[in-house]
Amino acid sequence: MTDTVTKDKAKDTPAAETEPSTNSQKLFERAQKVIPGGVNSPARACKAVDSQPIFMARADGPYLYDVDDTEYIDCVLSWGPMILGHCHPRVLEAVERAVIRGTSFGAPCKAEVELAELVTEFMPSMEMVRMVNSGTEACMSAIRVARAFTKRDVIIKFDGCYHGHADSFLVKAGSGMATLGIASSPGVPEALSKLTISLPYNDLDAVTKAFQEHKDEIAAVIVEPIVGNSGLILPKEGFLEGLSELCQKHKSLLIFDEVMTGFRVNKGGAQKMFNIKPDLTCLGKVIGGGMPVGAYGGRRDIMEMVAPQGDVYQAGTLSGNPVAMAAGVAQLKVLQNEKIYTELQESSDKLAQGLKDLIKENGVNATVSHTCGMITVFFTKQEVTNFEQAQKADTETFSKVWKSLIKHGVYWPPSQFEAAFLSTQHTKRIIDQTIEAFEKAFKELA
Ligand code: HOZ
Repeated sequence: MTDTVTKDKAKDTPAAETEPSTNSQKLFERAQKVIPGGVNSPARACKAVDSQPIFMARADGPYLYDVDDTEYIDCVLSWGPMILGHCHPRVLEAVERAVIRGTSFGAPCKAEVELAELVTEFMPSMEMVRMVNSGTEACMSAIRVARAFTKRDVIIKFDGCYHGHADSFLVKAGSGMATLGIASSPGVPEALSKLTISLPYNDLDAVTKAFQEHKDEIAAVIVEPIVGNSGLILPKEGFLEGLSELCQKHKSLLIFDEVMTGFRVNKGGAQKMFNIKPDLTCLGKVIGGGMPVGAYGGRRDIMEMVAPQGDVYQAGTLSGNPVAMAAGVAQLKVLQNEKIYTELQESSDKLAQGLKDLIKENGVNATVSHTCGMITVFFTKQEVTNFEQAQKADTETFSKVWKSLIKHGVYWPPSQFEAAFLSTQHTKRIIDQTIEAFEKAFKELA
C-alpha cells in the first residue's frame, strides 16, 4: 500500500478544466463523451466527494488496483457481492469450468436448480425462488407478485431505503439518489408514485397509522431489514417484529429486501439474525459471486402465481445464466461453513472498535454503525436510526476523509449514504491498515 499516484487524484477538479494526467482521468474524459456522466451507475461517479471516478483494472483478495496501478484496500467490494474477497479460487474455478461450456443457453441448466436449492436451504422462508439478473429486477418483480396476490396496489417503503430503480421505488430513496440529493426522479409517472407510501424507518407508529388510513389497500411493506443504502442503519428492537405483526393483521405481505444483507450478515441473512419470516425476500449481490444475479422468492402459495405456473408475468433472456449460476453456487457452497460469519463478525467488530477509539482520540464528530461485514462512519455525533438523521451528517467532512483514505490506499464508498463492506480476506493486518489510514485521515482534518 503506497501513497503514490492518487495524491494528485485526491485534488481532482472537473476534467474539462485540467489536462488529464492519470489513466483514470484519461478514461473518464473518453467515458463522458459516450456514457452519461461517464459511469454506468451514479454512486460510483465520486461526484458526492467532489472527485472523479477511479477506473479499476484488476482485483485480488482484499485489494483493488486502478488503471494507474495504485493498490487499494477495497471496502466497497463491488457494493457487497465479494464477501469472499476478489478472485476466490473456488469461484474462479467454477466460472472457468462453466464458461468453456458456453456463456448462455436461454434454456434451463443444472446450476440454476443447484443455486435455487442452496437459497432455499440457507433461507427456509424462501420455499420457491425465481432467478433474475439484479436486485432491481428482484424487487420490481416481488411487488408485482405481492400486488397480484393481495389484489391491492399500495406499497409501503421507508425513507432512505433503496430497492433498485424501478419506478415504484424512486420515492425518498437512498443510495445514489441520496448521494446526489435527487428527491424524486423525473420520468416516474405521478400516478405510480402515489401508490408508494414512504415512511420513516424504525417508526412503527407511522406504519400503524398508514395501515389505518389505507385500510385494505396495502399490498406489501418492503424494507431493508438492516438499511445499507442510507449508510448502515440498524433496526430498533421490535421494529421488524412490529412490521410482521401489522402485515399479518392487515393481510398484507412483508417483503425483506436482503439484496445487501442476504448471505452477508449471517448465512440466513437478516431474517435469521432477527428471527422473522418474511412472506417474500429479494436477493442480489452475494448470491451471484460477483456475476449479475438477483432472485426473489418466498411462500410457495405466493410464488406459484409466477408464470408459467401462474399468470404473473416476469421473464429474462439471461435469467439463470449458466456462468452466473456457477459463480453463485460456488460462493454459497463456501459460505456453508458458518465459521466464516464468526470471523467476519470479529473483523467487523475490530474495525468498528478501532474507528470508535480514533473518533474519541481525535475529537471527530462521528458515530460508527456496523454489523457483520458492513460498516458506516456517520459524520454526526447523534446516533443514526433513520434517514433524516443520516442526512444531518456532515458530508463535507465525509468528503475530506474519503479523499485522505484514497491517498492512503483505502477505497471506501464515495458516499456518506452507502455502507462499506468487508470480506473474509480482510484479515487482522488489513483491518489494522484500514484503521491506520483512518487515523491519518482524521489527523489531516485538523
Ligand atoms: N446501488 C448500488 C449501491 N447501493 C450500486 C452503486 C454503483 O455501482 O454505483
